[in-house]
Amino acid sequence: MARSEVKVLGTWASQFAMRPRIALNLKSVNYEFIEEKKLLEDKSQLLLQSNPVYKKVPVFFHGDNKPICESLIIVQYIDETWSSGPSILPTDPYERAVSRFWAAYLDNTWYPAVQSLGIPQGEEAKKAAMALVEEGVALMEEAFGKCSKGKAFFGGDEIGYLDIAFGSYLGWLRVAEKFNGKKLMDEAKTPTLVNWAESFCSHAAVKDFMPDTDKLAEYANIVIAKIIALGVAPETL
Ligand SMILES: N[C@@H](CCC(=O)N[C@@H](CS)C(=O)NCC(=O)O)C(=O)O
Repeated sequence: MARSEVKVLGTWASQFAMRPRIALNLKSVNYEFIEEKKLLEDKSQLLLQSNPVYKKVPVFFHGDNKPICESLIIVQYIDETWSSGPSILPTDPYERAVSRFWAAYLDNTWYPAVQSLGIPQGEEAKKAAMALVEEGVALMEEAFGKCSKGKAFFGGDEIGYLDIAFGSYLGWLRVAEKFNGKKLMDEAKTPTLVNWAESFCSHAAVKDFMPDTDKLAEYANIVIAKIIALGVAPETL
């Protein structure tokens, strides 16, 4: 592979695979997208060889066949490699640390609760997950006020690291809303986030990857059935 070749291995439905694709669009970098067709039942050799530790998408390739795994690590690599384009991480070290803090909170604490809303579970567990999801959305509304400083995105005038980290979950959040018949990000409680979500989803660097909610819900039902049948962890969603 030539040094300049850029490839992303992912799936259309993967919120994590969306992250490097948005970052590449923001930096105006051309790349090839390789769809991992049977992620749950029959992983490709390319995936197994390039991400032997987690066996998950996305995997990023930038020439020389050297794979990079983990979506947010890939986004940071893209930001550092194509540094002449708009900066994705804030340039201020404190703001950078704050963005990383919230991104880690979303990945490690908030999103697992969103995922669990699609999996059959007891009433008490469901209530607790719902409360965590709503609390997280309220926290992000507050964080938005501080990070955006009155502009359209967490990153200011342009989409940044935290926009990518949070925005990539919007499709699955909508699926959770659909499955539970309840708005989890609503106009009355988090008005600025609702506006932000609209701006994010319609942004030129994002709109082609934001999945249709019904199509994603249909896919979620297939995945959930497989997860239950195979007895694998819900984090595969
Ligand atoms: N922390 C990882 C999560 C990646 C992830 O969970 N990917 C899912 C698809 S959305 C996957 O590959 N699942 C397959 C599996 O768990 O076997 C990242 O940010 O890249």
